[in-house]
Amino acid sequence: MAQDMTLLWGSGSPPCWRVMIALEEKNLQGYNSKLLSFDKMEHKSQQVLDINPRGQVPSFKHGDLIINESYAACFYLESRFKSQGTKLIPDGAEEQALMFQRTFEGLTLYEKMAAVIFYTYYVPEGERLEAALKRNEEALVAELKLWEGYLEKLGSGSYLAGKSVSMTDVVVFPTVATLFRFGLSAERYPKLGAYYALMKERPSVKASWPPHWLENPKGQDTLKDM
Ligand SMILES: N[C@@H](CCC(=O)N[C@@H](CS)C(=O)NCC(=O)O)C(=O)O
Repeated sequence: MAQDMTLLWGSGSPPCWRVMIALEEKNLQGYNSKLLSFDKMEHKSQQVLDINPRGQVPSFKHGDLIINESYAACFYLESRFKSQGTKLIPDGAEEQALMFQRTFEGLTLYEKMAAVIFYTYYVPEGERLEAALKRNEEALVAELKLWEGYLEKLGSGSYLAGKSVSMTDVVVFPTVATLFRFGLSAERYPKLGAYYALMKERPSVKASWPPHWLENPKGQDTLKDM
């Protein structure tokens, strides 16, 4: 069924990883998967531009349908394959409200993380300011404390929006994994650390683990003092 799906992706890209986890959770293995190299600028190739005029990955196609925003692709897959694989949108109003809330808050977490770990990538050398980076770091710490508190409130063994895996985990876990890849301390953030350990064992996550992380398991220590 997934043979009519194509995903162009880059290793370690949280937006790409979201879609890969969603595909796994919905039992849509066997899609056409093309790993592109950021170093070789393959995300700016015509093949990507034909699907995504921004020249970004993920670039996802299902038949003639193009869905190139990661959140959109994940929601599309859930809605199109509702009764297949893991149910990612709970039925109850309360559970749904929390799931939607945390799912979209995940974008803020990603933004705040990116403003720190990709600071030198985003900001040209002559425009960098120590004070600006410090402000971004403080904003990230405040954000991390929120998520640590959410998990604490839900109790041990919980997922990000409750006792079951949901869309929130599909889209936010890649950000959490990236935080730890960049040196976040599980001692300082024990709830996030436990959540990371729990999700790491999920078959969908294992099957989609970034290949260059497998090749080189040691990440950076950018966030070790946060
Ligand atoms: N909002 C998009 C963001 C996609 C995105 O930022 N992709 C990055 C990789 S993580 C990319 O392709 N960057 C290359 C570029 O922007 O030129 C989504 O969630 O799908």
